[in-house]
Amino acid sequence: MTLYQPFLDDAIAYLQSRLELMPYPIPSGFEYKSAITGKGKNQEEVVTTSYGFCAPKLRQIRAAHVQGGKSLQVLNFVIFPDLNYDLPFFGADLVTLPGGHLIALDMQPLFRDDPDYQAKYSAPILPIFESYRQHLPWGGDFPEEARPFFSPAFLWTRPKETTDVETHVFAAFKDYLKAYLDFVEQAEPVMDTQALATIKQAQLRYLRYRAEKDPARGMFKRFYGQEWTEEYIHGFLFDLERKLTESVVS
Ligand code: DBV
Repeated sequence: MTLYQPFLDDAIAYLQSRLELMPYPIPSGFEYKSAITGKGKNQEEVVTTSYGFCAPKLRQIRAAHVQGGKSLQVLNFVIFPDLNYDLPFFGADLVTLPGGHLIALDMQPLFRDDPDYQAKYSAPILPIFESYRQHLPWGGDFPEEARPFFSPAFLWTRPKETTDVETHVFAAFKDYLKAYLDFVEQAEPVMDTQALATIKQAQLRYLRYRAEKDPARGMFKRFYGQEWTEEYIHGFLFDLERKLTESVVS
């Protein structure tokens, strides 16, 4: 069992218990990808597996799980709501590299600076966020340009101990996901044309930023090559633009 497998298993089981999950297509060749890295004694297999679902109100629920031994474990888990809801994104970036653990967990807002939006989607999460602060202190520097995409309840931390990941981070992950599904349950479709246009722009802004700045791009290129990586990023991980051009989503 690898570090983030229980996170993934728990999340899928929990989503299944609360939503009518349906499969979301994963382009062929991207469900499972393996490569050997390193030389001689340091050779290691790096396997990336992908998971995709959709549900009422949720356009894409997807996870990328990278397993490359004790010092390379990544779970990137994102939920993209339908474009006719003002729901935030659920975003979890759980990363273990030779340098240590790096955890990003948030309900990433469509409208970071709108007080009504904050009151609706960030304020209710603050007590959860606060309850973990003691064990999961602020992780320090992160890219300034990413700020607009994070909420005031952004849990950003670099735990020193793996047990902190297995306990506090796991608990926080479950709490955030539960709170997210509570939002989903309460969400009402947006009807106003102007509001819908604003949501679409905000979704595209977020998506373009993440596709362009994907911090895993370098790693994936090294393991699986440039072509596979770009297709994975634009054709699966952050696929909204493609889907809009295919006009699968209106
Ligand atoms: N990050 C992804 C996807 C990943 C992934 C799809 C499938 O968005 C992994 C894999 N994140 C990943 C890896 C690293 C990070 C780091 C492998 C380490 C990169 C390295 O050190 O080589 C939050 N993730 C990070 C960092 C941040 C985030 C701030 C630090 C790296 C940096 O300084 O850029 N999550 C990340 C982010 C957003 C988000 C920037 C923006 C909205 O949601």
